[in-house]
Amino acid sequence: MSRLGGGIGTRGPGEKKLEVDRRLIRNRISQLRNELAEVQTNREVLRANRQRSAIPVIAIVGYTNAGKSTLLNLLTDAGVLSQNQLFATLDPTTRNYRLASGQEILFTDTVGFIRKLPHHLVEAFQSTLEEARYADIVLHVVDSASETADVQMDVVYSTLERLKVGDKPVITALNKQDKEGAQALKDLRAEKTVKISAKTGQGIPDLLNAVEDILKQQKVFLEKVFSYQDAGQISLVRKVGQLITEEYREDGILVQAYLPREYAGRFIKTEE
Ligand SMILES: Nc1nc2c(ncn2[C@@H]2O[C@H](COP(=O)(O)OP(=O)(O)OP(=O)(O)O)[C@@H](O)[C@H]2O)c(=O)[nH]1
Ligand SMILES: [Mg+2]
Repeated sequence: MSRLGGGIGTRGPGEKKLEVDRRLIRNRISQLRNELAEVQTNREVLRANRQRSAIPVIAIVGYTNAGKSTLLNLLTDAGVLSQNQLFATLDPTTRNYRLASGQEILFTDTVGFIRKLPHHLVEAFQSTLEEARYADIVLHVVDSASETADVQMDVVYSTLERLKVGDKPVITALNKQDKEGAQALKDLRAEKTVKISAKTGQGIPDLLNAVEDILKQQKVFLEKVFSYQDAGQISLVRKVGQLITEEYREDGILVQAYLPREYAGRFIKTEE
């Protein structure tokens, strides 16, 4: 807790560490609350744009201080606030990235998870974490040099469950491998686990390969009303994907299907 030393974090006489923590968190809560409304609007706009363009989204989640913002900065030079401070990230910053294959993706930074979140804070946090709900992949960053890394990982998974994002493919990035005492943790819940350092860049190619592999396997959900003139396109949907619904209506043919991403993009574009 050395990072709390000095300034407002200084422990008063007789004040226990926990009390200091509580006080700091309380101060931070009111600050966060004030910023939330604006953040919410920004995100809704972003999300709407993204749905239209069908670019896969990778949400970077993890315990506070795990190195999420540092990683985003390394990947995209985003200039995201990275600090040795609780909840340094509030507004989930989103940045474009082009994979070696040419596939464009979006990385979005999120606020750090924490154990035993005060009850009244849960709601506020869930709204900032909503990005994860719309993500195609969850990138779980772990501070593997932390003595409590395993507990932190559990906290992340239970939070994801609560947010109902437990079904997304997870890539676990065991970060801070450059640090002494970095552990080689096992994460059986993750699709893939890679060892990285957001500071030195170690393991980043492995991480990007993992992203690429998972994207290749993914199918996306398409819901679209085809006009009767475009009905011919539905046979392509049937050929390359799984057609779930084909409903003949007055305004056209409602189609719901799972498609490989490369095809889904094509159909979504024709809508515009
Ligand atoms: N040695 C080392 N330090 C790292 C690494 N990645 C991040 N850090 C440091 O860890 C601290 C926290 O990094 P952040 O990127 O702000 O962490 P965060 O996960 O975004 O934290 P919140 O936004 O608070 O949830 C900073 O001091 C970083 O410099 C790494 O790979 N190695
Ligand atoms: Mg951060």
